Amino acid sequence: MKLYTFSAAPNPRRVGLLLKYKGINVDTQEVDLMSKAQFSESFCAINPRSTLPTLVLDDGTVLSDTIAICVYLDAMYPERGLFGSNDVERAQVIGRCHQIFFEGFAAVADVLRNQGDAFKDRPLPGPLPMPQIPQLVERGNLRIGAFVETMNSELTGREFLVGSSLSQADIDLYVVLGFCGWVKRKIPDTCLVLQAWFASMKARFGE
Ligand SMILES: N[C@@H](CCC(=O)N[C@@H](CS)C(=O)NCC(=O)O)C(=O)O
Repeated sequence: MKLYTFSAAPNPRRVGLLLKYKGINVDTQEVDLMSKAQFSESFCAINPRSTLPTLVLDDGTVLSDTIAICVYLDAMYPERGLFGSNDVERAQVIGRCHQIFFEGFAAVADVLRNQGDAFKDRPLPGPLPMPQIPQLVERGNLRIGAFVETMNSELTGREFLVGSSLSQADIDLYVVLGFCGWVKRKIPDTCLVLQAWFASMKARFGE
């Protein structure tokens, strides 16, 4: 199997931290998003959606959604499982990852990509040109504020988002909080629980 990634970008980082936590190495190729290598003919032939991460299995199956890649890798490498300890927790972890993607990642991406020239005509990932919508910057910032407050209250009294051990949901939340820095949003001082949780995740992963 082969992982196409761009380590610094948030969705690839969700997979990168899973691999790090499990201590596994997979054949990896960096696709430089800064030079728009995701639109190259060779990469579009692998994933026409032009997004990272992308995992190509030995039988040629292509997985191009981060959650699908994480679920697959966790099943292939079950040591240090990241999807709960029973069926209910597994469903909860997947639900949380979906929520964090929709409420967190998408909000930060709206702020980042709907202003300035870097993402002109590219407010959404993928090959289809789209207009930027400047109002989404304001709405995205409101969504980030609400998301961070919600995570702060939901982590109060808890070490992890689901169950009693680290899961992919914690990794995803940690990554999205780092992504907030890309749009100059810090965890506010009203969210002390989340600040402490973020610091403990940083100590755990060392990055
Ligand atoms: N549906 C994909 C989306 C992944 C995604 O948006 N990846 C970004 C990097 S964080 C990307 O590939 N962007 C390419 C672009 O902006 O053209 C997933 O869930 O993994």
